[in-house]
Order: sequence, then structure tokens, then C-alpha cells
Amino acid sequence: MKTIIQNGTIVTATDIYKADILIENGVISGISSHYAAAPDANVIDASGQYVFPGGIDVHTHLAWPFQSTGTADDFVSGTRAAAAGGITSIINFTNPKKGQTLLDNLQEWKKKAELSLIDYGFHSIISEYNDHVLEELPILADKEGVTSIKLFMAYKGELMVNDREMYKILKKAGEAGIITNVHAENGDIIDELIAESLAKGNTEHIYHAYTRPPITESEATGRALAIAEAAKAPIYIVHVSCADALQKVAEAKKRGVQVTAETCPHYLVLDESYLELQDFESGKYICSPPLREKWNQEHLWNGIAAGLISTVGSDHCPFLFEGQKTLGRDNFAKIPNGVPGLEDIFSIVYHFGVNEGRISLQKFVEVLSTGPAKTFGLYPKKGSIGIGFDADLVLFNPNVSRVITHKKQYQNVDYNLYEGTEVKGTITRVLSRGEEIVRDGYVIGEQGRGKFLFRNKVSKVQSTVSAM
Ligand code: DUC
Ligand code: ZN
Ligand code: ZN
Repeated sequence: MKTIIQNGTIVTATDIYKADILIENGVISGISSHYAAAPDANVIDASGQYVFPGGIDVHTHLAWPFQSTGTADDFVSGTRAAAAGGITSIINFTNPKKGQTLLDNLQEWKKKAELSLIDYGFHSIISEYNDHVLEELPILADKEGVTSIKLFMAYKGELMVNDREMYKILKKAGEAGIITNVHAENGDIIDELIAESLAKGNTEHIYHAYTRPPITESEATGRALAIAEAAKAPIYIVHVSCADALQKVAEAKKRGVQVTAETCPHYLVLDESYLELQDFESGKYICSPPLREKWNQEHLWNGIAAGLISTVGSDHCPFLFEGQKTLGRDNFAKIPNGVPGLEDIFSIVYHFGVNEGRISLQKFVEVLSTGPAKTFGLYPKKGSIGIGFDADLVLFNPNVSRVITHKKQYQNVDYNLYEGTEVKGTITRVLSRGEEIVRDGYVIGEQGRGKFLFRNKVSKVQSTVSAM
């Protein structure tokens, strides 16, 4: 069966133009000024609509055990939410058990993802350093198509690795064609600040932000970048939340460090004042790094516009308000860290970015699709609209507004971070490999149709030091 999308305005990271799209066997087989309807073709009229490449969210925590609990979305609810929100591929974090090999862990996560609605890959987290882990890295990349890993510089005792371990892992990963994601916060200082705060009886939620100040993020970001530079390895800094950390990225880029930076919708739109909301509402907004003072947002948007930040990821790490967030009603340190965002990332970045004049349409596509695809070895299969790309497409009516509410969401969580926010622009259809999986706001695709993404290796730039 063929599909023809007629009369839409195609948007890529470089172009905006009116054309029809021909899809055969799940792949874009032609783009032309006009394709006539044919009896063997399913015709979709996209008049007055943008046709975007599907969103690629490379920062999700579905089915993720963390802080003595686990995230509220699994691969069923989470990928339905993703699809409804215009995301057609995700890369999810694994979470290894103590003593488990990376390869065994990966098989476990592939099982967890069997009912995924959309295509998926994994970043393997390494929280326990040993020589065996190093030996597994080339196998992970060559045999399993897992070409990214993740290290944490915080959460001591649960996830954190030290500098020497980071160096060794980054070095070996770089040689194996793997890019390393890094959560950059200084875990030791944060743990001490939390202890000091609790000792003084400062348990209110705003102390979550005060005990993870920007210096703990910028210091760790600078250190991670220095380690990557020494290891001559590519690095991906996840969830840059503040101007000071972004400055470290800018400096490292100037030195020639092979760094890609990501921010998240909540850092672009929400701020630290949400941690002072009454009646425990503040608990909904606890994530790490924490929401920052509002002035940082302008720096992050400018960083996107200037190409310093190449991707926006949701860091979808949802916990129920009732029963999970409430674990820390009287003590910020007991609240599971994480916020939902997978279903709204596309709308939020479009509305506050494009509609409010902060970024162009092309830049929107770049950070939500092309940038993630190129960074994580999915391009040129995913990440744009062109002949030979998978037909992962989002049809979007820019003139229809909607109000975001948890009452109409697929995310399995009892609140929404952006409750009551009106956004102009609505997703009308989503296609994954040519198959319609969302129509008029409803998910119609079948669970289990998503495919594991075997990804390309990441090439390493030979010299990481620029001439100035
Ligand atoms: N930050 C969060 O808010 N949740 C998951 C882990 C993380 O780094
Ligand atoms: Zn993180
Ligand atoms: Zn995360």
C-alpha cells in the first residue's frame, strides 16, 4: 500500500516548502510538487498544515527503577504518550542491577520494550566500574547497535562514578564509536549540602534547589568536559539547566572538545519559583538539576538559536503525585527526582520557541529531530524528510490551539507540569514508518509495532584541540 500526503508544507532543519510526499513500504520514496491520487494509495490531505519529521526524544526513563521506587510509565503508556505528542522514536536509559553485565542488562531492557508502539533504542547506564565493562563496550556497539552509554556524576551509592572511572570509560567508549551521556552535577558537594540543610531543619522543597546550586552543575560540567578532552572522546551533556553550565560548554567547544549539549522543556519554560508553591504542589516540579532562576531561560533559548545546544530532550522521568511525590511531603530529600514531559515536549518547544519568536521553524526541527538523529547514529534513516528516510511524520495545524491538561493525556501520571497552558498549534496525525499511529489526538497504532533501533557508531574527531 502506498500513502500520499498532499498539499502540506514540509519543514526540515534547512528548508520549508510545499510538496507532496509519496510513501512506500514505510519509507519516503518520492517528494514532488504533485502526486495524483491513485486507487492503490491512501491519500492524506495536509492542506494548511506543516509536515514535520517525527520527534526523536533521546532522554526518557520509561520503566526505570530509581530512588527506591520506579517511574510511572512503562513502554506501553510511555510510548502511547510519546506518539500522541509527536515523538516517533525514543532512546531510553537502562538501569543495570548490581553485578549484571551490560549485555545481560540490555537483553532485559529489550524484553521490557517489546510492547513499544514506536521505535526505540537504549543508552546503557554504567554505574559500576570494572574491566569487564570496558571489554563489553565494543560488543555493545558492533553487535548490538547500542552506540551510547550514560554516566552519572551524582547520586552516590546508586549511580555515581568517579573521575578516574569516567576517564577510562569515556576513552574506551570513544575508541568503540560510542558517545557518552553525562549527568553533570557534583554529587559529593550536593550530598553535603543536603546533610547541612537537613541538620538545620531546612526541609522545605525550595531547599532542593538551594542544595543543588548552579555551581554544582557548572563545576561538574566543566570537569566532565575536561575528562572527555583528556580521553579524546565525544561527550553528550544531558539536561543543561543554567547559564553557568552552558558557559562551560561554550568554552569547551572553543577548545575543540567534541561536545553536544541538550536542554529540556522544563528548564526553558518553568523556574525555581515553582518549588515554593503551596500545598505540596511544589513536589511536582522536583527534578535534578533543579528548576533555575528565570533569567537562565533566555540563555538557554539563545544557546539553542546559536547552535550551542543541539537537542532538546524531555528527561521524562514521571512519578505519581499521590503515593510517589508525596513520599517527601515533609522533606525535600525524600521526593523522587523527576518530571513527566514526553507528551508535551513537541508542543511546548513549538509554542514557546516558534510561536513566541525565539527560534525558527527549521531550528525547531533541528533540535527535536535532526540533531538527536545525527548525534545518536540514526541519521539518515531518521531525523528528516527526504527520499530514503523512514516515513516518520507529524502533521501539525499551526492555527488550532489547545489547553494542556492531565485529564487528556496518555502519560500514566496524575498531573501535568504545564497544566492549563494554552498552546497554539495541534498535532493532527502522526505516522511511524508510513503507518498512521495517531489521528485527531487519538492513538490508533498497535502496541508492539515499535522496532529496536540498531544505531550507527559515532565517529570520533581525531584531534580535540583547536588552533584557537
Ligand atoms: N534527574 C531527574 O530529575 N530524574 C532522573 C535522573 C535525573 O538525572
Ligand atoms: Zn540526569
Ligand atoms: Zn534523565
